[in-house]
Amino acid sequence: MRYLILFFIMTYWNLSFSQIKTLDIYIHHGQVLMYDSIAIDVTSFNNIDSFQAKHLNLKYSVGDSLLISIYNRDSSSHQLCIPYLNWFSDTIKTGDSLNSSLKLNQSGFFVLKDVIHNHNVLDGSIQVGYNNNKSFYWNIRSFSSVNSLNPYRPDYFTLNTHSKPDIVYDSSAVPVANVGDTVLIFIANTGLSYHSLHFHGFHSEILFSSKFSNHSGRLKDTFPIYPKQSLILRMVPDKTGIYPVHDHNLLAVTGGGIYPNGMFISMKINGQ
Ligand SMILES: [Cu+2]
Repeated sequence: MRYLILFFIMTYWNLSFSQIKTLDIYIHHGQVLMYDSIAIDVTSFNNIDSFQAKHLNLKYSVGDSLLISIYNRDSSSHQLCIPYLNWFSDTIKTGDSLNSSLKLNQSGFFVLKDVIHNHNVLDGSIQVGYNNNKSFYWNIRSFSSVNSLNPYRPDYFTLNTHSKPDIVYDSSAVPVANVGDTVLIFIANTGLSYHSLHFHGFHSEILFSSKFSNHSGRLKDTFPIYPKQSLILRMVPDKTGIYPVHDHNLLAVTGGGIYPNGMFISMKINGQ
């Protein structure tokens, strides 16, 4: 009897918090502007039917089911995927659309990317779980203003398509917290370069690593991240102040060859 009651409670629990959600993704071509007005051609996928010069960041709960519709308004074919979740759409030709579905059974933070194009697309991310935390999002990536893979010579490095100094206006990215807060930082490296983010002032703990599951629990101040991979970090600041975070590869702290107009962000920690 006890187990029967538990079964009904668990079933009710699941029905209460798991939901079927529709997700429309529109693929458009356009340009993203760097801090110095250099324009770079990209394709972006977003949930608005017009070009958005930003990365799509989706948030769901564990147990949610997605009914996905993808509309290709670009002039070339695309195929979207979330490799970590082993979800791949079919190829979507120009002007075409398709439907797919995805059940989200595990928590984490995953890169949503294009199978066919890997360097001139603003790849997105999907957060599953971790919904009741003070959270910040860094979609980090490199851009090549000549838009070529052969050779690939990135010369702009951004967080959420911004770089220093513009990044200070992105409230989803700039960590502002109080001493003693638990802060989660969701990081997706959607470019083709390797990065290694160095935190000044505080150590952070790895809660999730898409590349190395055995790195969970590591408490440190520098976090290498592979291309098309993601991390969730937990930080509990113990003192007030303004503390920088930057790529330890200083090339990535440049933009158009100018330092420090690249991957550089400051955390603001206030008193309680
Ligand atoms: Cu440093």
